[in-house]
Amino acid sequence: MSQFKKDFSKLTTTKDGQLLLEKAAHDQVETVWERFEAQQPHCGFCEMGLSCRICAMGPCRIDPFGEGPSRGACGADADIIVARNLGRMVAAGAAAHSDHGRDLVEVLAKVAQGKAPGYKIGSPEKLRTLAGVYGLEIEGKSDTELAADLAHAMEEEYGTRQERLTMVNRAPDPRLELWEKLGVMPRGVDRETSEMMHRTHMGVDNDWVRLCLHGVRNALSDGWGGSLIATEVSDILFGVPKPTKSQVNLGVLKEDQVNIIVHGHNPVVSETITLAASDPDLLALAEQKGAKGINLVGLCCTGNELLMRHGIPMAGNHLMSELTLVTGAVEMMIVDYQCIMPSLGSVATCYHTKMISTSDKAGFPQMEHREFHPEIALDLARELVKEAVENYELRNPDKVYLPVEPVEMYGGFSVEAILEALGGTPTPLIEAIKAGKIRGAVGVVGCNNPKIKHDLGHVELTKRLIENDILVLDTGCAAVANAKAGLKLPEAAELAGPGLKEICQALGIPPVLHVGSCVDNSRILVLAGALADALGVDISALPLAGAAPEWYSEKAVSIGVYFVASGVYTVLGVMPPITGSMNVVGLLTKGLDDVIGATFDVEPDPDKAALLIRAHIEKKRKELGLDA
Ligand code: SF4
Ligand code: MSK
Repeated sequence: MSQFKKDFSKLTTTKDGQLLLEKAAHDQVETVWERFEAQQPHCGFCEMGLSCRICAMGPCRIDPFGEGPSRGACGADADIIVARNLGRMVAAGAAAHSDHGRDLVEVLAKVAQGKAPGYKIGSPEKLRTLAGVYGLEIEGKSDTELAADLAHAMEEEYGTRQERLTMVNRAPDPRLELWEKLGVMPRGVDRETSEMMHRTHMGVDNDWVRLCLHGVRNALSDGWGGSLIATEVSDILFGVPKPTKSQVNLGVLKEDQVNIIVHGHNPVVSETITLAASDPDLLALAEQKGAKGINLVGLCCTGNELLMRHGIPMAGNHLMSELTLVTGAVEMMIVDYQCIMPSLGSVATCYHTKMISTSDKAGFPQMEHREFHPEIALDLARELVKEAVENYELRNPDKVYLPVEPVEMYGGFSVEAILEALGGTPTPLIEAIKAGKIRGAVGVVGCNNPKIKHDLGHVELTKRLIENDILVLDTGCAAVANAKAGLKLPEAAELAGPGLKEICQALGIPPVLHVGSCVDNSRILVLAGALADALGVDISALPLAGAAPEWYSEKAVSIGVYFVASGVYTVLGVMPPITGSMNVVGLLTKGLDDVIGATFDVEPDPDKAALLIRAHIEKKRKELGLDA
């Protein structure tokens, strides 16, 4: 700890991050940055994807310099090992998103059976729209009958009896034809992940190209399958997001209120906590304990879900999760799953914070496990909020440090909300793109990673893009970073180029639109599909791109692959572990263009990444004849 560098401005661009890192050092709390430092230097074999521990004849390593072994004990070479490792990353990411989607479908089914008293159908319109997508009989059915039918049809998407996912039919026809031709049409959400695990077992698929193509199919089963189901069912249950004002950074925690943080990804838990936090009896109890209220705030993507639908303030993104506890002002943190560092329970022991885990599939050291099920969710939420209120008395004011003011922001830009802002159709956006006022659009998505200075990649790239009249849609931790930088206010149009500024000012929207959580990257796919359909072209013909400047998680690998597989050129800020196979690198960065109409690039410098993206967008504009 003592040797850890004290110039925190090298680690994070954010003021709250720097100040709380100072306090963490003072409180002797170890953070992700110190543990990351202690891991240096990283294993070169692992960094290049050249180590394999798939079977017990190994672990094996390939010598990238050609002086040591060129094959594992089974005979697998560098291409096979790298492709297998990458395939398993896609499978894990797709599984995480899709299992999240399944949890929502199960709640929908329980709502239909009347067994989930804390939940209801929040958007009957969306329920009917989705029932239409699945070709269900709608006439004369009640919402609950329709919910039962839809939940059943969606459960079928996970199984293996179909030749293609129903949700996939929302992609433009040329894309569907291409996927069919390439043999990458996703057949079942679980099937593609399961098949990836099978193919990558020793002695199954030893053709690195076919392994990579199955990675494409597996990722598509996430983007146009599990993630899209998660997004759509969340909208059905909790409402379709609309533009909503909110606030962001650690300043959203209140010195004189009971602070409760929800962290993770699944809104099934956090939505009921939201209900309980406004319970009049619990508010009265908070007053009795000397607090001025109950302040619910979010972290990471479960926070994004609440921010999008209810304007609940956002404390921070991935690398801020430990530092939120270091404020000493958190009565309770309630977690569900994904991106929850196992270190959090130990950080909390330095303060009075109660740590609660809620999912049967996600346990953590030094947290109390209180399992949520739809049948008991609301009662449990009330119990937890009550315990948080009671914990307020144990807060030590000497340990509280809330040194920043929150930044204002707008979230809630679902596809429906974007279309509504445009007057009901994508035509005004298309006209602005045709006229060159908006050169194109980019999805800036993904996590934080201590390999990149915290939030620098997201914010600098986004600024370069909007300055050059490129509309940015963002999700996940990228969206939180851009919000903290003040880019999600209509006034941020001043930072945009003249064309984008004019459009944003006319519509009263920011130049950076918050589209939601990680599973809501599927909203970007749906919007891209709608634009392609309106123009009568494939998605790959559009002046669009994706970027994941600070990604860390396997989910981000799946997202990147389904973006590219959907025809969206994507720039990563962190190199994936594939450089041990120049064949795999060549396929992903060049070869895929001929096959699927899009590729990856890797560029950690956000200024250079912006140049790559701008060049791509201008090329696509030229090919479409837009600037003739
Ligand atoms: Fe080694 Fe092959 Fe087993 Fe991998 S699968 S650990 S390369 S023997
Ligand atoms: S929470 S997946 S760190 S975006 Fe979705 Fe953030 Fe990445 Fe988790």
